[in-house]
Order: sequence, then C-alpha cells, then structure tokens
Amino acid sequence: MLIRPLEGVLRFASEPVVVDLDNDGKAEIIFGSWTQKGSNLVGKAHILDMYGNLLHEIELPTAGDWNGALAAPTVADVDGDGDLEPVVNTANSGICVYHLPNTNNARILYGTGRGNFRRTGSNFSCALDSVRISGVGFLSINNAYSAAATDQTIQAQAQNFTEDLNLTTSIPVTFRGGYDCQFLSNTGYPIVTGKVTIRSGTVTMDKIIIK
Ligand SMILES: [Ca+2]
Ligand SMILES: [Ca+2]
Repeated sequence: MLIRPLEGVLRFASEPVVVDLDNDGKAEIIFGSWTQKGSNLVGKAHILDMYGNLLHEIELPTAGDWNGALAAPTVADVDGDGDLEPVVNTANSGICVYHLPNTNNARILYGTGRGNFRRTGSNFSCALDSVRISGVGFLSINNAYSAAATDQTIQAQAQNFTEDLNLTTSIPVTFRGGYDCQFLSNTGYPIVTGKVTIRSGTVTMDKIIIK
C-alpha cells in the first residue's frame, strides 16, 4: 500500500517488475497503483530507484470517476524499436503502453508478474521467456517460428524444450540457440526432445541439440 497523507485516500500498489533501465548496475522498480473506491482519483504507473525514491510517475487515463492498474505491468520491447515499454493493464481504459526512452541497453531482471510469462514465480534469473525474436518472448520454439518474419532470428536459451519442431513455412529464418538468461551470449546448447520436420523453407541452425 502506498500512503500519501496529502492525498487523503488509500492508494494500493500492484506487484512490481524490476528492470535496470539505464544498465548502471542499480535496478529500478516499476509498478501500477489504484486508489480506494469513491476517491474520484486515477491510479498511476510508477518508477522508483532501488532505494525507493520516486524517479517518475504518470497518471493513468481518466475513465469515468475511477481508474487503476491492479495487475503487475509487463516490460518488453513491444514495438521493436529497441527501447522498452511497460504494458499496463488498467481497470477502465484497457491496456496502456508507455515509452521508456534510452532503455535499449536495459537489463530486464523481473519483467512481468510472477517473473515469467508462465507465471510460475520461479526462475528469477531467467525472467524472460526462453525463446524470443527481436526481444519479444515466446513460450516455445514453434510459437516463435510461427511468428517469425523473413530473415528474422529466433533465439533460444540453453534449456530443455519438449516439442516437435514443425519448420514448414516457406520463409527463411535463422535459429540461434544456447543463450543465457539475458540473451547476452550463446555459449550453451538448447536440447530439443521431439521430432523435427523441415519442408520448403530455409532454416539456418546455429547451436541446437535434437534428441
Ligand atoms: Ca538503473
Ligand atoms: Ca520499444
């Protein structure tokens, strides 16, 4: 709960996400808030430094007499420009996406509610999903392959994947495996347990073990 005596109402905080936005080794904390019913105030999106000092906050859109963000935000590069956006689910004005300038070198430490898109609350050091394309996470290699555009690179962490790979579209893509949790280097190997079907397209494979 956020207590701000001057506001005169109760303000509640969502779960946080944790990102080192400027990659200076000190994590920033991002969360949403909502105010008590009947307050006629809107919630906000907040960014604090690691000591709890306010760095930035913005009011959510006004929608009726009340609005708020009850769920944890998700931080990702949703428009592919290299900078991150916090994606905030609001009570009365849908999904709000905010731009965070100069965050192309940010380190996402805990990028969404319960730490990962599977909501397992585990894998603290691997906050991102284990497969991604241009910073966008996917739940499986197949999901990423289905979403890949021509000549895009699918990156996979050095983890175990149990799935049949159906690489059957006509577009050329590159697969690069073995990444660490932050996708900074690929010195390991993903292990895929399943069948691989390749048809018509070209898939350039770099580092993958098929069982
Ligand atoms: Ca920082
Ligand atoms: Ca972006």
